[in-house]
Amino acid sequence: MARRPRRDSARLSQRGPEAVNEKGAVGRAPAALAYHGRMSNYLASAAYKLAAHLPRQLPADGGREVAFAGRSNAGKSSALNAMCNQNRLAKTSKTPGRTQQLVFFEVQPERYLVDLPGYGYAKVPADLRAHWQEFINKYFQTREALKGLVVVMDVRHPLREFDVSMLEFATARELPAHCLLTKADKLSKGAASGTLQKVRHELAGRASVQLFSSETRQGIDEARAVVTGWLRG
Ligand SMILES: Nc1nc2c(ncn2[C@@H]2O[C@H](COP(=O)(O)OP(=O)(O)OP(=O)(O)O)[C@@H](O)[C@H]2O)c(=O)[nH]1
Ligand SMILES: [Mg+2]
Repeated sequence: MARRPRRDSARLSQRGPEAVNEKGAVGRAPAALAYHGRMSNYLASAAYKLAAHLPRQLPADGGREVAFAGRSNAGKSSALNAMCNQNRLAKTSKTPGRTQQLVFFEVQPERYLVDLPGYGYAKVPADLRAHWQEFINKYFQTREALKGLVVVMDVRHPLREFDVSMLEFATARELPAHCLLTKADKLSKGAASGTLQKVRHELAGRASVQLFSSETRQGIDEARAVVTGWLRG
């Protein structure tokens, strides 16, 4: 194939991402393809907005948001990152108690994902734990923008006391809830699907549930579809 004149290729690269078409010619990626690539994951544009320690630090209560709740170390921040296809959006850690505020990620203007501090971590000082509890309770009771709750549970320890309370709370507020049984990579396929059936049975239609793994990316499309649907309304 004849080389393109330098002038031409320089101009092409200034105009944006280049692609090779079926005939091997260098050119711009078709606009529709680039558009589809961005749109196929609505959550990919998520960016850190703010971390709230006090109710007055919350964004204005006018949009739509989805909160990720779960025991400390269950994998909430990792799930959020996997769904947004970003490695370092939410801070994750081997040490429980990593997320210490209500952290808001903006997907679109007034469309947020909210990473919550984990519950049940004994080493968090009692006064801080009491503060979170009060703040989170108030947030759940009063926040109009809250349109859906994701309850993240380690597949090896599902439906612990706090998880059940969160789900009861969602039912009482008529808030849709979706459970991620995460770290599914830690169990055999048979054991994981056994747990899924059991949890589904216990939930008895009060919330939807799926297997998930941030490590192997199992269940990511399914989880994204639920969250995207809630955010878009
Ligand atoms: N194998 C495996 N490990 C995971 C998975 N999800 C999270 N982890 C690990 O579990 C640990 C805790 O993950 P985080 O996402 O920080 O958990 P968290 O629920 O946000 O924790 P807090 O912020 O402390 O409440 C980290 O070491 C992660 O790498 C998963 O699907 N599979
Ligand atoms: Mg976290």
